[in-house]
Amino acid sequence: MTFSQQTVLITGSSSGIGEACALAFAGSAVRLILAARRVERLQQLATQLQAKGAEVLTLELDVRDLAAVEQSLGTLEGPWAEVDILINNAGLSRGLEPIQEGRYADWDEMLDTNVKGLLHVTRTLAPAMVARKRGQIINIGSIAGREVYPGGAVYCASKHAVHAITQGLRMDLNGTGVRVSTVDPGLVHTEFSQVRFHGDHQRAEKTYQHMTPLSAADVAATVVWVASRPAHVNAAEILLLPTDQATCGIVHRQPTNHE
Ligand code: NDP
Ligand code: 8X3
Repeated sequence: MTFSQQTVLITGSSSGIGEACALAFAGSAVRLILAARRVERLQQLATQLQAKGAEVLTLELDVRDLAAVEQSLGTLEGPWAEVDILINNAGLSRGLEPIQEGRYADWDEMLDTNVKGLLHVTRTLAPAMVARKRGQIINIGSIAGREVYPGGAVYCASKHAVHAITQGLRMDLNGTGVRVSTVDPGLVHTEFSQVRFHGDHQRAEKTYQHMTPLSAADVAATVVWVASRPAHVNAAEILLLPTDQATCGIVHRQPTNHE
């Protein structure tokens, strides 16, 4: 499949799954819009992608800021304005405390980014897809949108909301030609846990200890597969787990002699 004439917009493409999606799509010589807050990282990635033949536009964007989303995405010009594939990936977790010890700032950040940020971007870009009678919105949900685990109530609530929004959006867009999907990964080794634990690298690495997590590239390959189905096929929901993981809490961990 080639995406050569298509414009793909990826939120949260400065690291992890978003960055891997950009690299995976660039192999098919696509027009890519990279959006995130750390614009210097986006610029480094853009250089790599351009070497693969992709046309790249970088946008410094905080998806929580509705005015900024409308300004940057609502005023794109020419072929950049015709976003064919939107990957709603920007998201994060903060903290693992029980609710009775939780921090309001962490809750605001998760809900504002994972839920309202996704809505801001979708609301801004979906009307043009509807007008063109084609397009695809791929949300990065999570196993945490299907289960809940201790200390994860608010993050899980945000991803349950993504699941509900995905389903509702699919209903609202039914008949317009616009496809809506969710790819819901289990444990993926990215900067996710470092962000969750506010930079505590040792604690973050324990999340993936003695097991083999998914890589960001594993998730990206699935996103590209979803995007490359024929127009009449919608791969609506995919739960993508590491083989070592059965549920949020059931993870097979096997220390080696060296660890
Ligand atoms: P990373 O921390 O590596 O990447 C998160 C990305 O989101 C970064 O590019 C970050 O960019 C961006 N981001 C965060 N807040 C904002 C914001 N306000 N505005 C714009 N961009 C933002 O983690 P992952 O790659 O793992 O996470 C990507 C998605 O995958 C998230 O939605 C996460 O919930 C989901 N997920 C992750 C799993 C995992 O185990 N890692 C499993 C299941 C789902 P910047 O800081 O530059 O703005
Ligand atoms: C990230 C996966 O299990 O850490 O969405 O919540 S988990």
